[in-house]
Amino acid sequence: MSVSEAREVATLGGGCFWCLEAVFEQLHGVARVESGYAGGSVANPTYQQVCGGGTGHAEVVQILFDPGVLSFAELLDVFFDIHDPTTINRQGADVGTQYRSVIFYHSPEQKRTAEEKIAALKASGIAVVTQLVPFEAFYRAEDYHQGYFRNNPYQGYCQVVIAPKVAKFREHFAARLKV
Ligand code: MHO
Repeated sequence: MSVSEAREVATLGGGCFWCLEAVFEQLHGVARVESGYAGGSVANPTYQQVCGGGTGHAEVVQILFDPGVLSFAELLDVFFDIHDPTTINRQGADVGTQYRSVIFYHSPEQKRTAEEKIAALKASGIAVVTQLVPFEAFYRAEDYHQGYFRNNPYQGYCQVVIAPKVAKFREHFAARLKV
C-alpha cells in the first residue's frame, strides 16, 4: 500500500519509540511510521532534552495507515499487546515521563474508540493507566532514530529489549503481518 492510499493518522506513546516503530512498521495496513515527540511544552525538542524529562514530551510513533485495511481499534489492540499499559511513566527498565503510556487522539471517533478499549481492558481486570489526550503537535525525532531497530539489529538494547517484543508481536498477530 502506498502512502497516498493511507488516510488516517495515529499518534501513540508506549515507551521507547524504537520498540513501537519496529512493531508497527511490520503491520499490514500501515504505510509509514515515524518516531518523534508529542505532548510537551517546547517546539522541536532534541532527544537529549526529552530524555532529561524537562520538556514534558512523550516518545511517540506517528502512524499513517489505511483504515480500510486496518481499523484504529485494531491498531489499538496491537498497541495494548506490545507495551505495558499498567505502569505509570515506565516501560520495564525505562523510567521517566517520556515513557508514559498515552494516546493522542486525532478525532472524536479515535477518542471514543480508545475510551471503549480502555474500558474493556479495565473490565477484564487490567489496571490501565494510559492517558487519552487530544493531539496537538508531533515533532519528528532525529534521523538516526528512524528505523532504529532495522538499522541497528545488533545493538544491545535492540537485541535484549526490542527483538523479543517484535517476536511476540509477530506470533500474536501472525495473520496481520505485511510479510
Ligand atoms: N534505555 C534506552 C532507551 C532508548 S529509547 C529511544 C537507551 O537509553 O538506550 O528511549
